[in-house]
Amino acid sequence: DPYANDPPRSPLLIPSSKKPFNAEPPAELLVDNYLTPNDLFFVRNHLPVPNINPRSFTLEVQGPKKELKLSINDLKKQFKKKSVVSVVQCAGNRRSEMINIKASLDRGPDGSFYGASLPIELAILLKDEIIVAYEMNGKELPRDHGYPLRVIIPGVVGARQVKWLNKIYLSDEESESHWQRRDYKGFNCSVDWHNVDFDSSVAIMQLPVISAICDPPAGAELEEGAEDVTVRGYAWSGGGRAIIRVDVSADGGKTWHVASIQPNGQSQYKAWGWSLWEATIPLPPDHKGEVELVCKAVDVAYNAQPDRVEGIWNLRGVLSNAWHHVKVIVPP
Ligand code: MTE
Ligand code: MO
Repeated sequence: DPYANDPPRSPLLIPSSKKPFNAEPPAELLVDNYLTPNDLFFVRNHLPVPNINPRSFTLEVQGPKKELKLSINDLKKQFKKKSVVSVVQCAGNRRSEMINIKASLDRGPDGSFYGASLPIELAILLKDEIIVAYEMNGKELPRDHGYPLRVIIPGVVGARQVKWLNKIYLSDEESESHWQRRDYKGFNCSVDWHNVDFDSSVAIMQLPVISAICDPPAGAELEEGAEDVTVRGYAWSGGGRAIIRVDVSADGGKTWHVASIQPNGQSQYKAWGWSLWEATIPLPPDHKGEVELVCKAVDVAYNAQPDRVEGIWNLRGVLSNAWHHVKVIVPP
């Protein structure tokens, strides 16, 4: 079993796959902390977790003129320590809403090692933001999250934030990696496995604006005779675009209330961290024991989320950022 050496994990994580390990925390817990605790941070592995000896480990860096081999100690001694508050979001976040529409979204990878590319223009744009991380929330980087090194690329999709990083190089060619060229791309909703041309689509980098309701969770029972509901969730946009507004509805999206966004100290155009929000809104008086909560966010470029998933469905189940709907029960 190639997964026999995977690390122990919090029992609170809800796995969608165990080998490779894919899991997320219960949504309600996610909004309890601005900085997600390491053991509750979602895990998205495509392969077994490597067992790396930090003493013999080196990071290889190949530039046009120079080549470096750096040990963890070299990195710690030769470079200034820096930290960044940044979201890691999988392009497949909220994928289940797409799976509900059409079945069979996943396919086995070709088994080769994990790799990713960052276009040089984006690397230059983000040169003061990208870090090679050996810690997460002030603690040693957990094995599931890339021990001993991973790259953090603020505002960019999780898939490019390579874990167990051992080589960085300049190249005229995009990485040959399956996950760079044959996955993590968007397509129009009529493209399926019979006619897909992966080369015709650009690899996902910065992500579109998204939000989700985390609390109450779907199917929750509100208090008997409740007249309002407190809704909590997150919102985030790629490329450092801050969230400027979150709208919440308790009647399926007919009427909207503005949520209050918890100040997060992030700048408007380099907002790498997410926004947590909360709204207490009245329930429709004519509800019949069930109400449909909805949220949608707007970023600083006034990008808004699409209302329905139908027009953005794609065969890889990525970029699922339609308005988020959650049905809850209101006992009479
Ligand atoms: N890096 C390696 N080496 N192997 C992987 O499977 N998964 C990627 C990325 N980096 C992956 C990887 C994907 S798709 C995502 S969404 C993020 O790591 C998830 O990071 P996390 O597991 O720390 O939350
Ligand atoms: Mo991902």
